[in-house]
Parts: sequence; C-alpha cells; structure tokens
Amino acid sequence: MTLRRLGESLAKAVSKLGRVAFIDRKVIKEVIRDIQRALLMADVSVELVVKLSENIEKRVFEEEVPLGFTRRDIALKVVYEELLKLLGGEKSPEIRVTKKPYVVMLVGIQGSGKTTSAAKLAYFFKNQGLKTALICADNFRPGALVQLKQLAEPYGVPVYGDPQKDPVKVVKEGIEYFTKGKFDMIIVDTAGRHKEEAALINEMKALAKAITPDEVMLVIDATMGKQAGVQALHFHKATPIGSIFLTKLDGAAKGGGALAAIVATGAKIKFIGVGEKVEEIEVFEPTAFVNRLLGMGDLRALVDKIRAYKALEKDRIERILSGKFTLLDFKEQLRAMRKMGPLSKILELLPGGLAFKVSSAELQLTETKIKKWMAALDSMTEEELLSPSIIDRSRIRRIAKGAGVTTKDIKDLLTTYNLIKKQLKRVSKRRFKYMQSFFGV
Ligand SMILES: Nc1nc2c(ncn2[C@@H]2O[C@H](COP(=O)(O)OP(=O)(O)O)[C@@H](O)[C@H]2O)c(=O)[nH]1
Ligand SMILES: [Mg+2]
Repeated sequence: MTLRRLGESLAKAVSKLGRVAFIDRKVIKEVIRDIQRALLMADVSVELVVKLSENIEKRVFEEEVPLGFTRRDIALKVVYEELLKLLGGEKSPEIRVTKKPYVVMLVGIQGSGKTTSAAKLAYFFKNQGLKTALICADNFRPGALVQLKQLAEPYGVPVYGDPQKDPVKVVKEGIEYFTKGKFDMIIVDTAGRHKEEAALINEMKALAKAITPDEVMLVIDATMGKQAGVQALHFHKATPIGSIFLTKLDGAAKGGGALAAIVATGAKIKFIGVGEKVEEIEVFEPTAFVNRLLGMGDLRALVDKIRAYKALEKDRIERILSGKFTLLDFKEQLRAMRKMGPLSKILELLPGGLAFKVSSAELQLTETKIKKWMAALDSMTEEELLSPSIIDRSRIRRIAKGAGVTTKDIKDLLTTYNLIKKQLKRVSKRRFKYMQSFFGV
C-alpha cells in the first residue's frame, strides 16, 4: 500500500458519499469502514483509526447544515477535515531563518537518509536565495564526506569536513569558517551511528550542547511506519527546537502510518523526501498534501465555501441582532432560501417559534413573488440596498422599470422587508439560538 494506493482507496471511499442518493447512518458507517481498511493497510495505528472513525460519525450528524447546503456537503467536509487532521493538521510549518547564519543540525539513525536530506535542504535553501553551506560531522562512516560532496557540489554548495578530526571540533571550525564567509544557512550532517532511539537521543543531546544549533532536525525513515511515532515522541520531548524531515515517502508502503503517527505526537514535519535525487524534496504542506493524496481539489473548494458562508452568516446575524437588517441581508436570505428548493419545503424546515416563519406564512411568499423581488433587488443600487429608507417614489418607479415589475411589487417588497425588520428587532438575545439554527450557523 504505497501512498498513492492509500490516496486512491481513500478517494474511492469518499466518493461513495457523492454517489449515494441519501446520506444516512448506514452509508456513513460503510464509508468509515472503507476508510478504516485503507488506513490500517497503510500501517496507521488502530488507536488513531478508531478516533478518526468516531469523530466522523459524530460530526456528520451533529453539525448543522447551513441554508443552501446539504447533509452530503457536511459529510464530505467532515471526512476531509478529519483526514487532514490525521495526516498533517491544517497549519503549514514555518520555515523561517531567524538569524544569520542559521545552523540546522540533522540527526537520525543510520540509513534514515540524513546525508541525502542534508544535500536536499542545501539545494532547497539555496534556491530560496540563501547563501548555504554544509558541514560533515560524520567521521564514523568511511566516505561520508565524499558522499556529501558528491551530492552537494553539483549544486554549488560548499562542504566543510575533515575525517581525521573530532566531529564537534569540525563543526565548530566549519561554523566559524562559513560565518566569516557571510553564509546565511549552515546545515550539519551527523553520524547517527545508533540503531535505537535511546542512544540516538543521547548522542543528539551531547552534540546539540556542543554545537548549539538553531534548529535540530530529526530525519525519520517513513518505511518504518507507525513506529516512527515512538521516535518522534522521544525526540519531541528531548528538544524544544526540533522539526522533522520524513524521508522515503515515495513508494513507502507504511508512509501513511509514519505520517499519522508523527502528526499525533505534535511534532512538526517540515520537509518530506520523495525520492533519492537531491531535487526530490518538498515542504510539507498538510492541506496541499492531503488534496493531492485524495486527488480532490473540489472537496477543498466545497469546504472553503461552507466556511466562508458560515462566516458570512455569522456576520449577518450579528448585524441583524444589533438592529441593522438591510435589504441586502433580505436579498441574501431570499437567495439562500431559493437554493434549497421549493419554498413550501423550506418553510417546513424552519425551526418553530420564528419571526420569519410567521411572517412568511402570513404574507404568502410565493415563488412568483420571490422571483419578482429578486429581480427588483437586482435593479437596486448598493446604496439603496444598504440604506432602504432612501427609496422614494421616483426610485421605486426606476427600480420597477429596470426589473420589469410593477411599482406595487416594489411597495409590496418594501412592506415585507419593513415588517420582517420590525419583527427581527424584537428577537431578543434569548432567542439567539433559534436565530442561529434558522440561519444555519
Ligand atoms: N527513495 C528514497 N530514498 C531515499 C530518500 N532519502 C534517502 N534515501 C536513500 O536512503 C539511503 C540512505 O541515505 P543516507 O542519506 O546515506 O542516510 P544516512 O545514513 O542517514 O546519512 C540512500 O540509499 C538514499 O538514497 C528518499 O526520500 N526517497
Ligand atoms: Mg550519512
């Protein structure tokens, strides 16, 4: 189960939500089961899978459906958000050079990909316009310096090293040398000759104390799957200035498990390695990563739309509650209602005890009427929509003509608007909850 296959099976599971006629508990359970299967095959821990499943099941039916959206939209949004939370969280890491030179020290067990990643980082930062250099502090493995030079020199990145000297001494000299040369970024490759975590952490601490880097970056091999979480956790506890470089995500059967396990520890993954070549480095941006994994740009767009709509509605409610209900708000409300389908159906859905419900019934908001009103509202200027009191007789004539309706239609619209406004004003804070469900926030 490579990452690509994981993405494909997750996308397949999610797409079921778009295919079924109706979203009920049975469908959600099926989708969750498919997601579980995909994640477990990618070595995501059972614990994390259970948590994700519970969150999805709970949220899909608990979250309110904003006007103009459906339960299906909510289900898609929830599944997307939970997968995002599992595989990276929403925030991208900060890659900031807070001082110059900025010294990054790489640590990690042998074979995890430190030397390769050191060259990748140098390549990345050089492309960012930073004057970048490398130091080889691995005097344990024969040929380590040669390996680093071979990787980095084609990109014009200088490498400092001396296999005969003590590594700490080499690093100190190297930093001094590159500081004189006015370098912005220095990346230190270390030996990491240990196979287990405890010894690695100890070595890392000793090195960090001697070198005092600005950032310690743990290199973790994604092929180790959920075990990566254990390593990340120890490391995260041992150093407050740590970040993670997750290597070999290309084709790693257990890459998903490694990713989820590390994310769960709260450790920050900054870069991922997606191949043996120096250019095969990526900044880890969770949202972009999950979007690509699922191959669903549309899904992200939907989530953004729902969020934007909710924010907008929240704003509107606050304005309305503070006594400012404009024709523009009225227009938005009519538009939202129309998106939901036949008006009679919408009225059934509105929560009881609501001012708008009463007035709607009283005034018999028919489809034809709403169509005329929308046309009229479209013919109004922004000024008129925001300050309806300026609409006098001559404006009414102009609007009616522009909209192809009668002046009586316009007056009718204004009367209804004023009535609703009056009723809304009476809505006290106590009824805020009703308002919230009405506006679907
Ligand atoms: N496929 C793949 N291989 C990688 C990646 N990063 C490192 N490697 C390979 O992993 C092996 C060990 O890498 P090396 O940098 O020498 O690890 P070190 O012992 O930690 O310095 C080498 O064969 C690298 O080519 C990666 O992102 N993808
Ligand atoms: Mg190495």
